[in-house]
This record gives sequence, C-alpha cells and structure tokens, in this order.
Amino acid sequence: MKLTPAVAATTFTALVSCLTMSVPASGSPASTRTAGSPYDLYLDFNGVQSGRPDISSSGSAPVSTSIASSGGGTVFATSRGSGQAARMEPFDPGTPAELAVVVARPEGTGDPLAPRSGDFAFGAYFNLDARSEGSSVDNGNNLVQRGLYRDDAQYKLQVDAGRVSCRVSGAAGALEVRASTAVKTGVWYSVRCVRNSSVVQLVLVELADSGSVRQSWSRSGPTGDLRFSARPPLSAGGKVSSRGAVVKESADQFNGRVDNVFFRRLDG
Ligand SMILES: [Ca+2]
Ligand SMILES: [Ca+2]
Repeated sequence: MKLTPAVAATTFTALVSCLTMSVPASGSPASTRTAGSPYDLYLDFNGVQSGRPDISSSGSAPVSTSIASSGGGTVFATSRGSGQAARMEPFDPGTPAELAVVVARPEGTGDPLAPRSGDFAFGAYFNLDARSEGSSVDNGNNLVQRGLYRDDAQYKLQVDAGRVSCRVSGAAGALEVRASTAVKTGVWYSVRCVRNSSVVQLVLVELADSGSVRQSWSRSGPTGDLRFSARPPLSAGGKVSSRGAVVKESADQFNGRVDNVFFRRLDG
C-alpha cells in the first residue's frame, strides 16, 4: 500500500498511482508523458534498477529527466512505503564535493514548467539528514527549484538552517515565505508552495505515524509573470545552471531523501 499523501487530494493521488509507469532509470534520459495527469511534472521515483530510482515523470508535460552530477555524486534508490524515494548525496565537506541533482527539461517548443501569470503549486516530500550544511559548496538544501536568484523568474523550495522556505519571483516582484519553526531531521515531511493570485503560501505537513501535523505561512504582494527566458530545467535536490549543470561552487545539495516532486499549473 502506497503511503497516502496527506496534502494531495485523494482523487489526484489515485489518478497518479494508476498512471505511474515503471521505466528503467539507467541508460538514456527518461522521458514520459501521461495524458490526464493533474500534474505537469510528477516524480515519484518508484521503480529501481541497479540501485537507481526511476526518475521519469508521470506528469502531463513532455519533459526529459536526467541526473546532473559532479565529483562522482549519484542518486540512489531507497525504499519508501511500497515504492522508492531518491536518496540524495550525504553532506560532503570536501572540495570538490560529491554532488548529484535530478533535472527535468521541457521538451518541444512550449514551456509547461513556466506558470507565466497563472496560479501554480510545486512541492515534494523530504526527509533531511542530521548534517546537511556548513561548507562553501553546500550551505543549504535546495529541494525543488527552477531558475536562479537573479534570473528573470524563479520558484524555489529549500530547507536552510533547518527552516523551510519558498521563493516566487516574477516580472512584478519577489516573495519569500519562511517557516517559523524548524524541521526535525530524519522525519518525513510533505511541503508545497502555492501562488494564488497575490498570495504565496507555504504548507508544511509532518508525516508522523501518529498522524499528520500541518502548518502554513503566507505572504502577499505582486510577483507577476514567470517567463523563464533562459528556459532552464527544473531541478530537485540542488542548484543547476540554465544549461542543467550542477552549480558545483555553490550547489546547496539536498542531503537526505526526496519523493513525490511536483509542479502543477492551477489555472484552466
Ligand atoms: Ca516514491
Ligand atoms: Ca546540503
């Protein structure tokens, strides 16, 4: 039995469970497209081959997914429920550090990973290691992001100094929402960030055996059009350049386990 996401609508979960396909993770970049999925991008990492998780997307957007690595880093499969999650690199204090990030590139001419002026949500499940930052290379934990800080658009979820935060930056401005409490290490959480008109909301759910504990924070203000003129890939587990290479001098590698990465446009 798959663990039921506490924050996703049951129907969506059922849909995705039905539509998820198992595709070998090794070899050429995985590319799938699932018509009818409510998600544009959805990475559940279920399926394992030679110790690596299946990194293909079961969302409706045509994307190619691959692992960007540096210093010999890699992404391993780890059991979670009846499926798998992605085990990202442990903290590496060395320089160069072992780094590995999952990247998803939009295929074709459109850009389904750009919300433009519409409402959208993105998020993931995560379980952070006890040690996850403290070097110049790795001073944080980037969970899901598209675009870099100074790009014309960015959306990002991170766990820095124990606190989850999300940032949405567009043509009209940027909003950053930060949790007021720290997460526990070694515990699974679900987190999502939602832009709904002029509000950006961060929702964090601790997935405890005794029941889920939900907290949320929000800020309001203009963010505007997220256009992504450089058409960068979306990344999970660290920072990449617009060409999809790990930013190895400042990777903010997520150290821990990641599952159910998603991006979803909420309009129309
Ligand atoms: Ca999974
Ligand atoms: Ca880190």
